[in-house]
Order: sequence, then structure tokens, then C-alpha cells
Amino acid sequence: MAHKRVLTIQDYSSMGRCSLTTALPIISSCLVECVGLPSCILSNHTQFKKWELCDLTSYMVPFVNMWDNYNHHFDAIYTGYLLDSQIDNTATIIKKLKENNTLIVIDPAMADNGVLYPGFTKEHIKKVKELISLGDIIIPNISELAFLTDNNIKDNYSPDEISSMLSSLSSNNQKKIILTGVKEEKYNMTYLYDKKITIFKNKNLGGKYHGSGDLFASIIVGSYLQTNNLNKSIKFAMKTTYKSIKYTIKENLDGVIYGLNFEQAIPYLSRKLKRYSKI
Ligand code: PXL
Repeated sequence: MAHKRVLTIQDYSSMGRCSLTTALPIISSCLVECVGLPSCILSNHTQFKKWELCDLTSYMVPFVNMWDNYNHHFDAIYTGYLLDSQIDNTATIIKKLKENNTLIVIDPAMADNGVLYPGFTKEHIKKVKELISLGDIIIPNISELAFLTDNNIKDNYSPDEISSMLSSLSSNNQKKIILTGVKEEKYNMTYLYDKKITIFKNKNLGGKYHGSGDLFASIIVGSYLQTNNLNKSIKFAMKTTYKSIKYTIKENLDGVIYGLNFEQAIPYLSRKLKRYSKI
């Protein structure tokens, strides 16, 4: 099995599993090396009432430049939650480190349930649109897709509306899009837009869980590097997220704040990947 390495650029929130505290263990459990560049460090994510934030914006490029002294190759660069001021830096880092075979995955982590995360404004949407232009695979949820395509925010979208938002974000089929968070009766759906649309369904267990998008995107990145099969990676991501929700409910944990109990689903993910890739 060839060694693979991912650079992920997002915040480190000490309390409340999301961003780097999810990406690092999940990508490692896919047997892929994960280099985490923290864009800022928070005491806890911003769905808590209050937080302390240590902004590392000015360190991001110097950290990466320091690696010039060593050989390195990134099979993928994966970005998540970023402050407005960090998006230009992130673009600079992507342009500097991207080689011909480096996959760029952008999770435009900025909104959920129809609302932008605290502190984010129209300016943030504009900046994320610029970052998306560098991506090969984009992983928005339905709220982020609507914000990024200047559509109205509402509870439900028709299949035609979803299809036209996907085609507009993919800029003439240049990008693959994995859309999460579309609900239909008892189902939770994921759309893959790769010139055509494929829909994946899972039972919806209800409830809101912080960091589920970060968990999903991390599994896609880690397992796609191992399998080179996006459909398979989406199935792994959906099933592992589903199991993590089940473990969170079973142990009566507060998933709105502390995030998903994904640790217990890691053996499942590793087993599935091992069986598929014969690692
Ligand atoms: O999961 C998205 C996310 C990541 N990081 C921080 C957040 C959020 C969502 O609120 O606050 C700091």
C-alpha cells in the first residue's frame, strides 16, 4: 500500500469535536498521514455561548514556508472552517504546494440549518467563492450550496432547484460536488454531482449533531485516497456518520455541543476500508 499524505487547513477547537480534532483521527484511521495546519485555536467551537480564540493567520504561510527545507508531497489538500482573513492565505498555500496529482478538497464550512456560523457575513461567502475556484471536490451542505449560488434560504428545495444549484457551483462540470444534508421524509440524502447526479440515501435518525459535516468530509478525503472510488467513499462516509450518531444517542451524549461519538465507529471504518482496499 502506497503511503499517502494530506494537508488539512482548519481550526483546532479544543472542546467539541469538529475540524482538526475530527480530521486528524479520522484520516489517520484511513491509514493516511494527516498534516494539520491550525488556522486558529479556539477554547471550543462557536456553537457554545462563548469562546476564546487565538488567531494564527499570520503564522500560516511562515509555517508552510518552513517546510521548504524538507522534501514533501501532498496527495491532497483539504480545507475546512476558516476565518475571512485566512482565505487568501489558504489560497496562497494551495497554489504553492499543489502538484499535478494533488487533489484539492474544499469544505466551505460556513453555515448549517439555513444560518451562517457566528461572525460570518456576506464578505465570507464572497471569499469562500474565490477559494472554491481552486477545488477539485467541493463538499457543501444544502445551506452552504444555497449561499454559494446566491439562492434563497428555505427548508426544502425541489430536485430541479438542487440540480441547477449543483451545476452552477460546479462551473461547467469542472468540479465534483458532494452535497450533504438533503432530507426527504425518513431519509437523509447525499448527492454526488460528477457531470450527472447520483443520489445516496440513508435512514434519518433525526437530531442535530455538531461537526457531522467535518466527520463526513474527513472520511471522504481519507477513504478516497485509499480507494480512488468516490461512490464507495460516500457510502463509507454516510454509514460511519450514521453509526456515530447511533453511538451518540445510545450513550445519551450531547452531540449538539460535544459533537459525534465517532471514536466507536472508527473500527467499522477501518474494517470496511481494509476489506475494500485489501490493505
Ligand atoms: O464544524 C464546523 C465548525 C468548525 N470550527 C468551528 C466552528 C464550527 C461550526 O460552528 O464553530 C470553530
